[in-house]
Amino acid sequence: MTDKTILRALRGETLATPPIWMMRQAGRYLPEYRATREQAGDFLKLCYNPDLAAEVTLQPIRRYGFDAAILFADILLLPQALGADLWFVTGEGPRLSTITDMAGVTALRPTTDIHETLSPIYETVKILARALPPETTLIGFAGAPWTVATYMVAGRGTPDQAPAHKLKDTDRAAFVALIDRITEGTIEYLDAQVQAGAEVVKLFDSWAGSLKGQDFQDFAVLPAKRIIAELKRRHPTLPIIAFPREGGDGYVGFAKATGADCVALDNSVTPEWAAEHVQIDGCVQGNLASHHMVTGGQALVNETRRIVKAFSGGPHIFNLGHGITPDADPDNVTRMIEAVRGG
Ligand code: 1CP
Repeated sequence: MTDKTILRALRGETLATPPIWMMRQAGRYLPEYRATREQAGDFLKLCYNPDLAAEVTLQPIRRYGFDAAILFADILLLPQALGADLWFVTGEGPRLSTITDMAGVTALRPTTDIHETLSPIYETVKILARALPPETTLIGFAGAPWTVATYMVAGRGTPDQAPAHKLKDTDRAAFVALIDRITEGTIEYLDAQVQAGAEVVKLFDSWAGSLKGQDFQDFAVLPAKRIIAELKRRHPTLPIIAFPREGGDGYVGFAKATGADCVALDNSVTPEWAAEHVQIDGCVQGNLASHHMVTGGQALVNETRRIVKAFSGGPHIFNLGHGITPDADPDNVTRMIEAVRGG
């Protein structure tokens, strides 16, 4: 048995003080991150350089003493390993070659070949498993199939995921084949991260909120369920966090429907509602609005305390509702941590 606080919360224990980590805790709001990214050359070179990727993963642990470190990588590395072209346009974001039909899906590389591209990521995990303080939990991650598919179809981030919805509604067979390929790749990618030393894995479904009704069942719930079932077959004690962002009512019953040990909440739901409707099934993670890391002040402290209080009756991991933004003030993170730990 381990005493790591995040693992205790994920096993369903209610702790007097919730453990804390923060989405995008390694990132551009930190001067030391910007310096290391510059040293690497660019974002993708940083992801594929195990020593430097481990270094930026450790930076927020050293600065703040978070209870978990999240592997520094990106959800778009799996599409690249499956054969998509991937590059980042400075100031704009990721770009990928697009998949618009069955021929595009068929042309992807076999799942067994992904490790050729992704082996530096496993190397980063191995370095971290040795370098982290004994009380810090190491989280691996991947994108959930729907979110990854939205980028592979559109070739970029989109406000409404329209290209993926269009493929889903006009060429169902191609779309389902794409989801299946990503699902299989995600299982092998996360399995390899666990073998390298990741203690928890998280599935990021950042665009789950645009799936409605049966689509939410078919493309947010079912792929997560498949991935979780297979990972738990291979690693029975592995805790898994699922993040169906902006899932709304879809958060209710999500843990039971998918087998996830913890549901991460965005800040479109109140902590009081989520305590009543989601935390009744087990651990939840969240859900302070990221803008408080920019604006700070008493509102940050009050809202942090409100969230801690609302979730105090059950297992809870404190986090933001989405990633911290580059314009955040690093001192506000310190204030948030003080407020969570009783300040
Ligand atoms: O300029 C930079 O340095 C790049 C900014 C950046 C960073 C720091 C990107 C580009 N990715 C990352 C790291 C990252 N991405 C992590 C590392 C661990 C940590 O949290 O500290 C993780 C978990 C992700 C996951 C990720 N990448 C998601 C899911 C979570 C979320 O934020 O919703 C998504 C959607 C991506 C795609 C992506 N990568 C980067 C950007 C700017 C984007 C979004 C693009 C878009 O939708 O337009």
